Amino acid sequence: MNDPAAVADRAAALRARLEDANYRYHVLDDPDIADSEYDRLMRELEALEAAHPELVTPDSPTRHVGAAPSREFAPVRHPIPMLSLANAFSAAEVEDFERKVEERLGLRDPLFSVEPKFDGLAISLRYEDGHFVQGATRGDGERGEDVTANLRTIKAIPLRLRGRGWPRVLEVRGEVYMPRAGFEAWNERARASGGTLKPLANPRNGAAGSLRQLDPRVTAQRPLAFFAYALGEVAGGALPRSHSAMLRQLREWGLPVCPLVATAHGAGGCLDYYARIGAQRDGLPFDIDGVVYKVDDLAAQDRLGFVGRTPRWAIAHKFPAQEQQTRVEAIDVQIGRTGAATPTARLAPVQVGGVTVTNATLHNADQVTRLDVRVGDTVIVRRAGDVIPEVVRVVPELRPAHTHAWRMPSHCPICGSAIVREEGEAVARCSGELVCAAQRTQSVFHFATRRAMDIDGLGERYIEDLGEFGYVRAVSDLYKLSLDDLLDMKRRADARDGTTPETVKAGKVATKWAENLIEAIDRSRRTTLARFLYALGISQVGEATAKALANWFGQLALIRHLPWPLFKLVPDVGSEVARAIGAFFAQRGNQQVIDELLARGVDLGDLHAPSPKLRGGLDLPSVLACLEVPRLTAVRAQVLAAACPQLHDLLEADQHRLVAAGLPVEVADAWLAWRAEPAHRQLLRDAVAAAARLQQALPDVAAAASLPLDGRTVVLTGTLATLTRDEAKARLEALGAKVAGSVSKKTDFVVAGEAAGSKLDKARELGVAIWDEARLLAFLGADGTAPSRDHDDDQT
Ligand code: 9MJ
Repeated sequence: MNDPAAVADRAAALRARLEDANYRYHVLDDPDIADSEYDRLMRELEALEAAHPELVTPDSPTRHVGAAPSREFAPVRHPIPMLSLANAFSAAEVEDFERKVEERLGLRDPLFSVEPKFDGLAISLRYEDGHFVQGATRGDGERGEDVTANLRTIKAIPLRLRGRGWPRVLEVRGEVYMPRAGFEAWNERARASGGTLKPLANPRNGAAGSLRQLDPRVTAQRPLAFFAYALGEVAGGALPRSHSAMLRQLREWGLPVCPLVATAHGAGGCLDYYARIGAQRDGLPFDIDGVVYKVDDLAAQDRLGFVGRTPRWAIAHKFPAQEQQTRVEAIDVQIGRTGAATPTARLAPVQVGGVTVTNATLHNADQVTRLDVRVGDTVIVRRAGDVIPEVVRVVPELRPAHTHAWRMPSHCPICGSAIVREEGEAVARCSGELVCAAQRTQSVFHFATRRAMDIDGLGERYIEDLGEFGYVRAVSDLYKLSLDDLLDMKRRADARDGTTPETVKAGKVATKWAENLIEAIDRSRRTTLARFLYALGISQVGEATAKALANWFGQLALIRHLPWPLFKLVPDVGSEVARAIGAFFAQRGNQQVIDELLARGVDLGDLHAPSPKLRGGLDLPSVLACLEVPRLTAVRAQVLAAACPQLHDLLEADQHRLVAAGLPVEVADAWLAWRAEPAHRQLLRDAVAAAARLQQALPDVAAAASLPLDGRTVVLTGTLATLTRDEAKARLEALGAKVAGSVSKKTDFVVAGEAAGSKLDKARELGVAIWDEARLLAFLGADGTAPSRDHDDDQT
């Protein structure tokens, strides 16, 4: 695109599209494009702006990035002071507040705007002529600090207002907060970083700390969001006459307003709201510490006025605290189903957020060291959402004399195997794997749960017995259990427990139980890809992630061979989760268990082509960008890909060539340093190959007619040396073939591996073309030319 007018038009169109996408995502909570498409458009705009700096506008969506660091925050005087709210801790106090409002206004059951009370950092955003010009913290209410550069990195804060009709000056007040998911993901990353990143104590500290960073590039990395709930100075324009209408207006102008905001009549309505939001509190995507009631009529607010800086027209009704103080009675190690050894604090029972807490996770040995938690310490525990309670910090003043630092035990408390910690890993693991009952029992138990493979009647006790007597060492062994095995196991368990079943009736009961279980196991064979992935018990893969993987990739054969960076193509799968999935499939033992499960008849009935939405992430620049090479930003990945369009170039190009192509020297050097690692070279090869495989597997309406094996039926028989049957099937299907189970006249060709049997005979008998493995590989490698139907006569 060389025509300047066309370039400017394209930049404007991209800006409008991206602004709209931000609005739909952050304000309407109704995104209309995939993350990968958003990223692609953003990259295109970044590239356009890099090539044509004269086109950059100060409020372009690309400007939500960190500016250069500053030395300090300038003070900002708030033209209208930022208020603080009085608190109520009981229904009586809320009724008292309402009664006073009624008396002063001389009316009954006033209408209140009722809002969650967000647990973040209050800020003020100043818009002039619709442009975001300044943002400040609350400070002491009169004066705050200028954190404009940091606020500009928050995508939920519009850099310019939407629509029309805004006042010339509009100050919007609200809360910057860190969503729980972002907080959890950040801490997961920090814990895995082995000390480079510091975990955040809670989302509120996360939000406050992030905004107080002098380097906005650091803030830009933090997952922050914003809700508007009040106004400051307004000049040169009119606004609605009630608080609730004003919030609706802000929303139309592109400012996020919490969807839980509502209106209610009188103290009764307010208390109902309190109960309703309280019941939802644990499941909300952000932390709240109460609700706020505000007289809705703005004229009435004026009449009520203030006591000091606290308005008489509003009150915050607080929830029970989510942080409490208690004493550590012991520190134990729990072994999870992946062998992870998690230090756990046993606590003197304490009520946190309405629940009695007796255990809190300490996550890993580094965390215990960092917090320096010791037996006997008084600690702050926190319980938020459905997250496991955790120890936030020690209260050092209350440490008794003669305590000692905690150390990870050297041996597993369950099986006695050594606990080992791999270099660079945050997590220590029991090395017992299959001999460790904790790991085996829990992985089989998880596998059988209702939302996983749904094997009814397989309780934890039976799983332990099946393990103890050697019938089940891995989940795949469930599918080779016979009725006799189960009855045998039962007899041995009864003998062990001294409960010899003497009556015929007991025998019958046991038989019935065994028959039912065998039937349940058999029924569980027919499942779905999402359940199967969830059932495998991959660390960090819950149901939602398993479903997302299944939806986006469609096929186990693709998923089980993807290098980790490509898992990030799935929205909400970040680096840590992607690495965990990659690590699971990189384990030969896990692949073997999967092979066994498939061989023993587990049937993933719902396989389908990968989502076409993946397409945007499969081009070479995107693949390079997802490898997490230091300094290789999305824009630079484009330059690198343009300089090195082939894998060979990427692996071989020297600094001179990269710099000549426009890559800054330090970026070129960073690439060369990364590439020098053999493991990275392999990752690059794998990622490029996998992206190509995915690309081929995508359903492509236009290209479908021209797939090389379109309309061809292929049968696989015997064992191939280099491909599993699933892989061969997926790759043939990706080229358009239908892979059938039996040979007929309609079969176009048979691929025969080692020890091929009756299907090969049948093919010979019918005169169907036969390929050996070498021919298949040559074809898959070239994958361009379809075999001609007529000249397939080179039989083995
Ligand atoms: C919080 N923190 O969620 C106010 N707040 O309004 C809500 N704070 C507020 N409103 C006026 N929802 C002053 C403070």
